[in-house]
Amino acid sequence: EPTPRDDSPTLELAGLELNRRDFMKAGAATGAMAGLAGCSGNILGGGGDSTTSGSGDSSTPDHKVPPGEHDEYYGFWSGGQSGEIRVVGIPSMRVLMRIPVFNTEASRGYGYDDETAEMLEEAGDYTWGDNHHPVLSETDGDYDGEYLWVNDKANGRIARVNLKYFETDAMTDVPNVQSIHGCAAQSPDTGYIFGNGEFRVPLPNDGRDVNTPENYTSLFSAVNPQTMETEWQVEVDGNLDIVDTDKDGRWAIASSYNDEEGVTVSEMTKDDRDYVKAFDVPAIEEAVEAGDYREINGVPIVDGTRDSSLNQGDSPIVRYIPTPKSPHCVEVGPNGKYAFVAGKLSPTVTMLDIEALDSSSDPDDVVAGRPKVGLGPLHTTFDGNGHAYTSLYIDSQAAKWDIEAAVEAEAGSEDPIMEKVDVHYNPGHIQALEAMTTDPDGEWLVSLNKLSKDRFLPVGPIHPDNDQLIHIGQGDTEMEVVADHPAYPEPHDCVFAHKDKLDPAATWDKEDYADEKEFITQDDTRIERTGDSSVDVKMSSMRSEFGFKDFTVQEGDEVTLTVTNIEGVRDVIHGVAIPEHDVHLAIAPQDTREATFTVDSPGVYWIYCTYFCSALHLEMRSRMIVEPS
Ligand code: CUK
Ligand code: CUA
Repeated sequence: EPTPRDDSPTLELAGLELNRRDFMKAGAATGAMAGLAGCSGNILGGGGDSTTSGSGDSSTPDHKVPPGEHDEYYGFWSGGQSGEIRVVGIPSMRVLMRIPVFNTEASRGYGYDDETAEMLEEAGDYTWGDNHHPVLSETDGDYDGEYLWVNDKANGRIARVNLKYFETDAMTDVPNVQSIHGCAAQSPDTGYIFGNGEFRVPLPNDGRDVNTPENYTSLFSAVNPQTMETEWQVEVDGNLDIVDTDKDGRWAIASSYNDEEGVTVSEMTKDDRDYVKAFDVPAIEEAVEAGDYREINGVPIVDGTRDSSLNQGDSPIVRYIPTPKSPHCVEVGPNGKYAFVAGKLSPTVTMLDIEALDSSSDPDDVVAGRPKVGLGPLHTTFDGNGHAYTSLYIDSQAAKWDIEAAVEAEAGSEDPIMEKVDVHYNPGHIQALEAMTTDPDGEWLVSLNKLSKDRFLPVGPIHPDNDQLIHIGQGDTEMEVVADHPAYPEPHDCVFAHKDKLDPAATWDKEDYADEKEFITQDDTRIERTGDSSVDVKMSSMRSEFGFKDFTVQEGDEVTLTVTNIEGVRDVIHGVAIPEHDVHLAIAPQDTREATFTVDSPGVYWIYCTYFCSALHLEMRSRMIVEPS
């Protein structure tokens, strides 16, 4: 029987007792719920009418990049439910490339050639994903330009993008979790990728415990960045949400909600607090080493719940630090001193003193500050000069504040707030240049706004988001919104790296795939029957011809087509399309791709090149002849 939805979260939250001095939920609860339900704006007079927007300061550098010139930074945008990563130049905000990850994408042949199709199939064979948090590989606390990882909230996966080729090269369906939300790379060296299993499910989720939600579990996972195997998991109380790591490789700090372990909104919001989980990574490794775990689906699972024996005594493996109810994000600041937990329902940011975690989880020791930043704080970013910038979902603003002043100030004080700027509208993540490193660059900040409302020409009822570029300088200047950019649904987060930290290939290095695929020159072009009804077709491609002007196969054959692009120069890509067979390969210079398909209908099929590669591009064709059996 379906469960009727009879709870009324807005009313229940509005009726909460509002007497906890340091948990500033007063007023925010009703506004937050209304705002989260999509009607942002003036419920509490917080519609963003109180502060400056755009100073027109003449010191603002130009964000427009002239024709032929390059941007200074790479931005990597999560693509949300599109499943892709987008590469965006900063400051121009030009979309440079889209990298398919959990989706298939014909223009890059992704999900069409055998290798990528198999990777997607082995990782669950889903056709889409919901990626939120792109993270970059680090060496010695700085981006090394090698890899990017990103979560799939929809199917509990983590994928890796190889930044030599800007291509997804590995993917794992993390065992025992249904949804991975938070995703973080260990710093200063990427020894693990951490993923937060958000939804609580039975363990294992095989039909047991379906009607006893109190037995469901949320897991924190540590994935090996090279092998992409899940090395261990930690079971905790409540739902894990977002995660970041400290700068010393010891702590992974996760926000969390639903400590009540309820299944409806009203059940999830009964209490007045939730608990950040700080995972002591070396202590967890020791527990695994000592055999203190149970193994499910091949993964050691360590018990990090409150009552676990591993959490008693002076050095629990997971610290539970109380925060106001239902916080959103955790971000660790550039000097690694504080973790910033944005209140969402509370108009505050809770700052945790990371060093203090070593000896205590008592909020009196660990909470270093709690400035009141405004309504609906979701995410915080940094300029490296002592300032934090927090997105305010309900107020539709970015609030800039002084970190050390917030430590000095009383909890709930607005004194540390330096400036607010209106954004349009309802920001989620906010990111400044290289803000997640130990040495942020300041200058530009991007606010990923969920709603564009009337900012663009109307395009029907599904609107683009609005990514806004904001000049922040080194924190010594007024914030100025300088550009709007419509974004296809739905970016959640982004990460920036200076262009000098990456070294993308202009053409393929065939040595990189020599173990898996044969490089087919014109001379190597051939057709080989490998069985009664299987045949290999191997051919080269160049401007403006394929290695075969035609080839013949038999009805019912399974054809494995291998095509190499033998061009040596950049930009000359060849595509291989076979009409009525759902085949498309995109082959960059020196690359080789394979597609396996069955030919069921006798006839003539014109194979053609899909990339406009030369003046004779239209003539670049071959004929596949399928003879009746
Ligand atoms: S995110 Cu995943 S719900 Cu705020 Cu980091 Cu959008
Ligand atoms: Cu090759 Cu068009």
